[in-house]
Amino acid sequence: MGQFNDTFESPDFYQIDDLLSDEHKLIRESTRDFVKKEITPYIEDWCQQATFHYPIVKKFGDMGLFGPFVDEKYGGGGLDYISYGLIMQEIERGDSGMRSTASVQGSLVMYPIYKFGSEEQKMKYLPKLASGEMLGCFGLTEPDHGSNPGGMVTNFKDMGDHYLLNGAKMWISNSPKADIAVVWAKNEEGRIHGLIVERGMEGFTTPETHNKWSLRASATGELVFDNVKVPKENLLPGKSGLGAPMMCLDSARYGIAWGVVGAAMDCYESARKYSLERIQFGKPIGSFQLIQKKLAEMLTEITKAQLVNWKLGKMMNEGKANSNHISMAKRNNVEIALKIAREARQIHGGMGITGEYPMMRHMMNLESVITYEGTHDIHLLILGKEITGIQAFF
Ligand code: TGC
Ligand code: FAD
Repeated sequence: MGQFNDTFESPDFYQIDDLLSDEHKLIRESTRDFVKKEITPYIEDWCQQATFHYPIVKKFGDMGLFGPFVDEKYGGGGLDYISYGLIMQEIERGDSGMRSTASVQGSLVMYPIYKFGSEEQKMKYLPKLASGEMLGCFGLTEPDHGSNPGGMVTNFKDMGDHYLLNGAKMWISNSPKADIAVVWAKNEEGRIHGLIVERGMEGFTTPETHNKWSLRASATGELVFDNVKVPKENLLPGKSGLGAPMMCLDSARYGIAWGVVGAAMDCYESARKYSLERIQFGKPIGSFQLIQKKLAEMLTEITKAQLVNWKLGKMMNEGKANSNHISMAKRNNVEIALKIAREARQIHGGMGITGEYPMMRHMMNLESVITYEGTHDIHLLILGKEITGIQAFF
């Protein structure tokens, strides 16, 4: 019982599979098989021990799960955004921390190099990132600038033959193990640029953040820059300004919108099965109306989120999606996933708090997911601005 005998199949109440191509279904099934073999048998131990299982990086790479939207020329899969979403859904069905590793690598490290990098940068980094030979991280958030990244103080000076980077980033997924960091910093005019900082550069350290109750299978840390000499060829030449990291966030937030539906489906399926097996008052608890209400509402919310994701994926493929569309999906889907995790936990009664079942782990993970990549309230304000034309951030 529980996640060690992983017989997961996703609910598809509105026959959304009919909207997917054979290639989409193949990608989903192969990723699901991978997750059943490489993640679900071990994830409980990794989380209990707060361990980032580094060998998973190469395995993700071998499976083509990093940056699937990147051109094949650079080691990517050349796949569409629905494929990317399905991959994120399946990985997060396993664990949000595992999906974090994959979405940071794909959307926040490969994406900016792919979109804003020079040809030399693309050839140097993308194939190794895609194959998992190299792990990357994305440094935007600072100790005093989270929701307001535009206020960042990390900066670099032009020293003629190199840049001198100073400052610090906080809450950075993958940082303790990353080979490279895509770092956002201001130049002397206060303009934000992306720089590729490599492990081993003098003055660059990545202290790990401990004592997390969430995303325990993902390594989180700081990035500290103490007079780091960054070669000039490591500046991303294609785009500057806050819009550059925000474009990366659009891609990652899109992946989260799909990913959390995976976590929600895992909780729902566990609760559905448990409700049919657990007997109280001489009957399966699934025969009680209050349990049925919970299950019916979970399936309804999952189905709505699946449809939102599919339509958003179509819009992404057609170049019609903007950041407001993505904010709505990220915000809604994380919220429903968190509610479903809580309700599913209740259906399991006391058993629901143990590692025999995945809900508590998903629930704790989702507390990070509802905060990172823009908090729940920041996405509400982004939508409020879109609706009214008035920004209410400050
Ligand atoms: P605002 O004045 O609205 O915009 C400044 C400039 O940025 C442009 N822009 C965007 N461009 C492309 N896509 C978007 N989504 C964009 N949003 C804004 C905008 O057009 C403007 O450009 P320009 O050329 O006119 O200067 O900026 P603001 O300072 O008022 O703040 C906007 C706000 C609050 C919405 C934004 O800063 C925000 O979203 N804050 C949340 C921060 C955030 O999401 N941080 C995420 C850090 S990374 C992370 O969490 C990774 S976790 C990964 C994992 O483990 O999975
Ligand atoms: P704050 O910005 O201090 O917000 C605190 C509270 O105030 C929130 O509830 C927020 O909604 C609210 N608030 C803030 N401003 C307003 C406003 N104008 N109006 C109303 N309410 C407001 N960042 C990276 O750059 N790279 C990473 O890889 C990364 N990984 C992360 C991994 C984890 C596990 C976590 C927890 C975070 C990660 N982050 C990363 C950082 C994440 O993006 C930030 O935590 C997030 O953007 C919020 O910033 P903050 O924590 O500083 O909260």
